[in-house]
Amino acid sequence: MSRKKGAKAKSNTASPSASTPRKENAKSGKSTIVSSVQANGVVHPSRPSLSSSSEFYDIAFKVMLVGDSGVGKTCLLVRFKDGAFLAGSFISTVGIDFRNKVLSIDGVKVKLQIWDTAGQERFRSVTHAYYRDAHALLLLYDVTNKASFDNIQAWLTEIHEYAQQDVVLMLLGNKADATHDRVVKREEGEKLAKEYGVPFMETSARSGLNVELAFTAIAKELKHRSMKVDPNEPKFKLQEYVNKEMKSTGCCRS
Ligand SMILES: Nc1nc2c(ncn2[C@@H]2O[C@H](COP(=O)(O)OP(=O)(O)O)[C@@H](O)[C@H]2O)c(=O)[nH]1
Ligand SMILES: [Mg+2]
Repeated sequence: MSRKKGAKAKSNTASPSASTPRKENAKSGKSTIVSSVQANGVVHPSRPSLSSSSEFYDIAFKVMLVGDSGVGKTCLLVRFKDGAFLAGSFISTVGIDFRNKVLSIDGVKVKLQIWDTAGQERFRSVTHAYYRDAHALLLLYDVTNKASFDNIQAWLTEIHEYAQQDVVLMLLGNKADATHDRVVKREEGEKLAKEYGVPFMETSARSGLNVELAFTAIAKELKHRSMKVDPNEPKFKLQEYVNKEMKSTGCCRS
């Protein structure tokens, strides 16, 4: 895995932790940009920090993309980061490591460091440290590939075993643009997600459908969790937000 040398890339472990400050820094709270780190690893800079993409941010989180090989994880990330769709198969053989993107959520700059799996998912042998470090996981299947949908339960078992208990999780049925090849109905995705109590939506890295929304919803949830909010303020509800903002594939939803 190639490793970016970002301003705060201090970890030398195999896990993706380029934006998490070392504990000793976190404790001293003075010497560096970082003033405090919560137990869940959220970075709270004392002043805005400069990410490796040269954008200031207030808080940072790690988001991981998981799911079978070929479901469109790399394409989803590229679509979100660069607004482009990479067709063809060359991209599926090599994963990219991670990309940073800073979103402005209710006036707070939230940096998402989004990690892609680099082929390990082929054998569902994603390093366990990968899960452990994640603040959020986007679990993808491909609506044109039944096996990728059937494997979701196995992925969820892995996640429940290895991810942090309070990890933000969302199920995405990708390739929603591929109407003719679709074999998994939206309702089936909804049903499975409901069974496991996981927010769900369909996306398309090709058309861009709901891609921005998926990451924004995650960022909002993470931001709400990490900030001390007024107890009188209504709790942020991820699925409700998604339902309100979601765009359907068109044919069947009013
Ligand atoms: N029609 C369609 N094809 C997609 C979409 N996302 C990815 N693909 C294609 O699916 C294949 C696998 O995508 P990739 O991102 O490499 O999957 P990964 O193995 O999960 O990273 C590539 O040929 C992509 O062009 C999508 O939203 N719609
Ligand atoms: Mg990939």
